[in-house]
Amino acid sequence: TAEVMSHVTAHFGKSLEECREESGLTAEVLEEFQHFWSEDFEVVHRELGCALICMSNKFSLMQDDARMHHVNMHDYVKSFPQGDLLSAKMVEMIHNCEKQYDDITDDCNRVVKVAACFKESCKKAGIAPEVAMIEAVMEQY
Ligand code: BOM
Repeated sequence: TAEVMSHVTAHFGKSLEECREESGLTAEVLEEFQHFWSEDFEVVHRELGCALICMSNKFSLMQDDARMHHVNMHDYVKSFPQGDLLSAKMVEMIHNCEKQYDDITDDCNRVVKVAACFKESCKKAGIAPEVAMIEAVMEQY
């Protein structure tokens, strides 16, 4: 659900600042992670892919090949309020996107394509959160 996704995003997004330097993702491109979900934000920058790899590694959500760690992602999502409503669906949606872009060899470029696909899938499924929903739960993390 969008409510659960807002919690996951609020928590995951806290790691962005730790990853800015090594990823090269500037505040001009993405000032705050919750804007990832904004209609106006285009998920296209290679630096965002690099940042997502760095952020995911803070929570052991990726394997060494920069693909999702299925078990850890499932457990991570499940750890949020009503997370069990989203955990299996989210793993499936991300994996479906990974399969579509498996031929891209550059990890940062591939991950940003997977992330854009994931955002679109969430919108279609009606589980993309509003930025305001994320801001409302930010202080809990
Ligand atoms: O093969 C790459 C797998 C990782 C993709 C991560 C997609 C996440 C897109 C960014 C949106 C984040 C929202 C919530 C946290 C997800 C971990």
